[in-house]
Amino acid sequence: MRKLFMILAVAVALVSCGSDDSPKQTTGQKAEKKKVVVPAFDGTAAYGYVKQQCDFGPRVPGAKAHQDCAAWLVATLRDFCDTVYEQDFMTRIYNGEGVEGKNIIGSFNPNAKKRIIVAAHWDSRPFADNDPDESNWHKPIDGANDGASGCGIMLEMAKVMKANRIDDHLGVDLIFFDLEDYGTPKWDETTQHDDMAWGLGSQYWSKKPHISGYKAYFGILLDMVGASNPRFPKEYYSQRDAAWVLNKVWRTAREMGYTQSFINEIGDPINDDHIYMTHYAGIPTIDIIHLNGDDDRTSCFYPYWHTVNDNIDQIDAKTLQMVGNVLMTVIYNE
Ligand code: AHN
Ligand code: ZN
Repeated sequence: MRKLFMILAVAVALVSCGSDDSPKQTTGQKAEKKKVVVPAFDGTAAYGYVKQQCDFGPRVPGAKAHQDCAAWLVATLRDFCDTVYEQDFMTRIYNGEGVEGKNIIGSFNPNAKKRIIVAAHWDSRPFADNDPDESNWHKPIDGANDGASGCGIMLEMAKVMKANRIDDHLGVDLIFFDLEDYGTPKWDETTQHDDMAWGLGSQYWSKKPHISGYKAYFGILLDMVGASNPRFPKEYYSQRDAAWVLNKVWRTAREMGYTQSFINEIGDPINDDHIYMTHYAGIPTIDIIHLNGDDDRTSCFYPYWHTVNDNIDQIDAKTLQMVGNVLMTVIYNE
């Protein structure tokens, strides 16, 4: 009897070990079916790209760090992509002040009709207005997770896609949006209608894409995709407006064993760049975004959101690896 109990206990332990987030042999399962090889994505290299962005300092519009980072992004993408577009524009921030922005697009197979977008914002927020310490509210943030994490993954994807060309029938556009995070600061909020103050770069691009008449099959927005043990429920608008894209990505993640992070439940509605891509540009786009559960909420976002602690210490190469693996698998299976 005791022996039987021991055997059962070991069996239970083995089964529960199998449900962690580590990549396993099952990674190539779907790929094998379609006979495509998904090239290896390097989470440590992606971490390096996140750190390089943070090392410029906060990429706040108007700051030298913002200009320097833009130049570095363009130069790095020119190394990896077939074509790089720079979209310079003028817009107005929440208080009516004019500001210059720059969206950057790195394209593979620019002539292919079927296209997939992966996007993130490369600017960082000028205000740490969710910091528990009010004396930090006027400080700009590093935005290691809020912004840089998605861009770091996209740069590593570009590196891998250069070395392992995607099929000619498919185009991929990596879009680095500016001015996502200049939304109305907490102390200036006057109305409930400040939604349009966020996502200024994506609003511009979605009305006036880098190529006139541009269309894509679908888009995936990355926002806060680099912290340890992330929680990615199905963001509400993504589910409402692009359920088939969401299901494709979450199914891929499930097949790879990532169910602890790519959670099969509906999350909060988030006003992010994907809204404009979906509704202005007509490209069904989902948001992979780290959202808190019901406990431990100062906001619905990841715990260090819009605080001075959103720095490189929050970034975990394992998370970048997981998200990179999922994206590469989705793309190479299209
Ligand atoms: C709102 O807070 C309404 N939207 C913010 C989306 C966001 C900000 N993502 C990252 N930073
Ligand atoms: Zn933000």
